[in-house]
Amino acid sequence: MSSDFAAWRATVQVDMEGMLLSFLPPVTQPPQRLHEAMQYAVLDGGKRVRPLLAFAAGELFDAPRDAVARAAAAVEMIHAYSLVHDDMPCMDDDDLRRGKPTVHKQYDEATALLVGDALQAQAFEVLANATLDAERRIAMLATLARASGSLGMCGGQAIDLASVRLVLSLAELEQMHRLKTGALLEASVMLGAMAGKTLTTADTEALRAYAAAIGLAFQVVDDILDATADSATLGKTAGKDAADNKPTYVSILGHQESLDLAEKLRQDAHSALKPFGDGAQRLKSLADLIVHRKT
Ligand code: GRG
Repeated sequence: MSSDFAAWRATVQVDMEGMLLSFLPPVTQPPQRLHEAMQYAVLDGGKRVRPLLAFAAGELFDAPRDAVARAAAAVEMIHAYSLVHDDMPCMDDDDLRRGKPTVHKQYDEATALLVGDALQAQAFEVLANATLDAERRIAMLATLARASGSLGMCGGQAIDLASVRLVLSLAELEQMHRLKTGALLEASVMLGAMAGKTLTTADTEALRAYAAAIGLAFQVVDDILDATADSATLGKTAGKDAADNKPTYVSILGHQESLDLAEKLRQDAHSALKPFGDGAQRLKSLADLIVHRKT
């Protein structure tokens, strides 16, 4: 990882914390407990991979910083809401997230449900208020809605919940993850880019190919880490997939083949960016980060 990329990443992560805080309702405003729990769910945690993708794609297409910040915050809020709901007893039933008690443990189940609902609404409000022309904003809102809904993340989660104890083929596993994790990662890239210069069909295709590769790579690595890292390192309960009898890349392909697949997907992501030349270096480094991460 180059020092330039490391410095850029650290800056985006710090800036993102301030921007997320500014886009969330203050804890002094009623209902205070809900607003406090929303901040608990979003702030001070997470790798901020989705905002980093939005900022890197935004830079490639000369997008104004305010608009990219709103796009990045919106995807991070949707992501945070999905984690809060995913951790609830009716879904994955987890006690630990981002190294802290999950929202339903720290507060209560009804609050966790409302935190997710409110963060989803907040995400769309934040994006709707970007200083971009109306046509562009509508296209971005539609992109985020599609990625979040039943044909995106929620649909993937439904397939995931239905697949416990089932034997999935590799193609079925891939389809589940393309929706559950890949759709929002793709939206992060696309929203950052859409906030800038008008995209050609070739731009869109190249960005989608990049996003498809990193989306799958993200999940393959997630499965490897779940099987190999400890809970303290991950900040969430490790070994949960096997304990829950969930099909994973490691359970289907084995450890080494999963590592090889992640590396192949990293190379696919780099290849997809060839048309953009040197301007895509940050997106390339993010593909490397996603594959080489330890948490
Ligand atoms: C409840 C509608 C609904 C959807 C849930 C994304 C998701 C769908 C559930 C999360 C469960 C999970 C562990 C999925 C594996 C991949 C993933 C999204 C991991 C968490 O994302 P990171 O690693 O988390 O980017 P941080 O905390 O770094 O932001």
